[in-house]
Amino acid sequence: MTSSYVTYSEIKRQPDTWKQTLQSVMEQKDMIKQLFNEVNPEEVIFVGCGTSYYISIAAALSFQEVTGISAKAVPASEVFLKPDSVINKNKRNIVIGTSRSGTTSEVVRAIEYVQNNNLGQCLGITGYPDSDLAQVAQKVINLPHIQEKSVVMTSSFTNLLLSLQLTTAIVADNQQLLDELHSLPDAGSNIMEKSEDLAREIGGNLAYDHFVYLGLGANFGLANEGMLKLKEMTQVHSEVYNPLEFRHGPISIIKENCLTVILTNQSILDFEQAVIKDVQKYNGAVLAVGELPDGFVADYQLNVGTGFSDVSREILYLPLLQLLAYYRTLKLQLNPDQPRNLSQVVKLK
Ligand code: F1P
Repeated sequence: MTSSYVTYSEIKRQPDTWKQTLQSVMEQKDMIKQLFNEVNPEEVIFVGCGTSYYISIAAALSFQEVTGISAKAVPASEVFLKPDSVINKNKRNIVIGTSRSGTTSEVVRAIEYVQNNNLGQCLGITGYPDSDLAQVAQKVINLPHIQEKSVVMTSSFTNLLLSLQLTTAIVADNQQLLDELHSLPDAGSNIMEKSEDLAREIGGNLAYDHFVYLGLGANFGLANEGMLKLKEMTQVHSEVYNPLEFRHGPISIIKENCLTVILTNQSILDFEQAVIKDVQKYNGAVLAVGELPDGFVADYQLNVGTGFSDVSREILYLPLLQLLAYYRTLKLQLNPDQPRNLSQVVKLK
């Protein structure tokens, strides 16, 4: 299917752009290793705004899991507005600022604050080599091929997250993870059609007018992104929870009009299957995504294939989430390229 919307073409082109990101970041392997060897960080703080904050959540949890170095994600604004609550000045820190545009004021101010107050060494990752972030940060990974015409971030999400996962694998000298990440472009191409078919079916089904996204660990960042895509593009009610936390109250909202999307982890599938059955008990429908075995129970399922760890599988979930929002936009006769109340970049006065 073709479409005149740039948002659609930017979603569909993702596997090809991942090849360019793999090449760009691997070319910077020595700079990355030198930065981490010189600082020998006790903590790595990932900062961003909006979609780039959700990238930071997924990246931070994956980074700590793979490297064993403490890591966390923080909205960029908290770095310069509440620094003592988010940065330990007595630790050796590396701060990684992620921004598609490189001109989001909060991210630039956060990096400037860290560098001006000697709170750590900073690495910027952006799509615009001539942006404020690229000029300010001590070290930079430039990914010009992720520049997008769309207001909402789509392929930039997966490419920025992939670049942070590659950084993680380089820091950890983890060849297995590097190999898995290098197989993502083919895997992404292989699941694009079935992702789109499922997205068209669910996005086009107006019986679902309330969406819940569930993700545990790094997948909580992905679940936030799925929520945000739907909210930004359609303003349909959408919310996010850790799957087991969902039972501690919020599950009270479940009824037949509610579609729950669960982004599973292979390593804890039994726990996530139990949550799905609880949602179904209250007449809620469930879309499960992941490496799902025969006999797995969910109303809708997308199997993204085998051979991946929970970390390397993450970006394969995104085309479905992005296309689900896209097809709901079309069903509501809205324009995905012109989301309400939004601009590509938020600038502070
Ligand atoms: C961050 C961001 C986007 C959001 C909107 C406004 O942009 O919050 O996530 O979708 O486009 O800007 P950036 O810092 O990654 O360029």
